[in-house]
Amino acid sequence: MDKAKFCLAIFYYGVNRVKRAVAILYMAVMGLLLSGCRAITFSMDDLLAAPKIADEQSAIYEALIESAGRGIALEYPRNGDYRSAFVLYDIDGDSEDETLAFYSVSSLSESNVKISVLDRGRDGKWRSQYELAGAGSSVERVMFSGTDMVVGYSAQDYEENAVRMYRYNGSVLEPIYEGTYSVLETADADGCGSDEITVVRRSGLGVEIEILKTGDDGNYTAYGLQLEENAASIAGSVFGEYGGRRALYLDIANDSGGLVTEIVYLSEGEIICPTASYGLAGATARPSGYLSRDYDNDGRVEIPRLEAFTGYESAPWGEAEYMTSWYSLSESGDSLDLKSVSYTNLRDGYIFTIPNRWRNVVTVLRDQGTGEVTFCSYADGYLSEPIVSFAASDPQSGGTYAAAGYQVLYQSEFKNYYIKSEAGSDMPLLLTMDEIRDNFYIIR
Ligand SMILES: [Ca+2]
Ligand SMILES: [Ca+2]
Ligand SMILES: [Ca+2]
Repeated sequence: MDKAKFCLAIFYYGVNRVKRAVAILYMAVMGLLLSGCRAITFSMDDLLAAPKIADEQSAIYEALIESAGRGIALEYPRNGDYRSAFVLYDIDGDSEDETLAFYSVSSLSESNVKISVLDRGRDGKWRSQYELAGAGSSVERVMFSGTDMVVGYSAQDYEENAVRMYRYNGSVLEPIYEGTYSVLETADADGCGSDEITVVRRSGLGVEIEILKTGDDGNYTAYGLQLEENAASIAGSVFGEYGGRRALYLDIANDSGGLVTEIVYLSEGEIICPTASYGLAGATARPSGYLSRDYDNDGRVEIPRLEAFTGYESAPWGEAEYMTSWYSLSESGDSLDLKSVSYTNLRDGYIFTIPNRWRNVVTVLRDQGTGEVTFCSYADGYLSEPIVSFAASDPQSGGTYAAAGYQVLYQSEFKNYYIKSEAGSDMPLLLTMDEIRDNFYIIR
């Protein structure tokens, strides 16, 4: 598998590719600087293997040019596990890798990507065996199910992407499944130990889900489910652990931008959607931007809901500050359980879970200009004392915050996150630095 994933960096050329190559070089240089200019060492195995890989890449490229001509541009899948224009994978089950080459031919009026299958003959020489036109102007992702290859295509002219599943019978790459998609992912949706392909598309007013499962005989079965949801778009999709399998959490946007979440997985030859079966989706309604996610990195996905923060209960919608309550699907699947309550800052990209002893006695004030957030104790309808403030800035403005008494809580590539304790050390609602760190999550 690793072998199939290796990138043919040697083929980074052409105007667009130069930018990418420069970016990679820049990252490599930054990597060196950040690592304190340690000497790079290669093992003897690396040194011996490197020319071999380069030779193989050249041989594959030459074979492609021989069949497709020099006027081609390589196409790189934009997402997913396979990001090279040359994907090596055993697509006919003979224990030897074939190469799938993605490219476009600029001289053609037809803008679709092309795929060539290259194989090594008995003489060890790579030759193009078959070529066909893809279903879009660029390759969005490539994945495999058994020995079948699945390709997602995007096209500038169409809103929906196109998916094709292909089977190689030794001479022809034959499409055996086709459709449109909004979401195309691979995950172990039934917990059987190997991955299925999940396809989600808008269909009529609703959402159609198909899970393609390849059996022991190499043939696939498509399981389908239609959800009658008022769906303007799929705003988000994420897999999370649920009962030993990977359940898909779909955040579906309606015409006015509001979100609801539906959860689907595969069980005994059927797509199960507990949120639809038990009418739970309605209870997940919330404004746009608040996507389901594994915010605390425990492998399970949580669904957010918004409630006005203590003291803001009577403010008009949109003018209050909100608490985010995170819900997870119960083991029996018939209810959503409250897991935690947090303050979610989408602008600066962080989540702070509210400690239990703060519940109902602490509220929040936000500076609309700086985005600075201060938690204050609150009783009988009145603010009493500030407890702690959070702020975020680009790393260059760090000095201003240090001068204002802030200390760095977390540093990411683009932002520094700060906190400042505002209360005396004897205040019962004061949090220790460890408590703050344990409750602080960056939105990824
Ligand atoms: Ca093969
Ligand atoms: Ca599976
Ligand atoms: Ca989680």
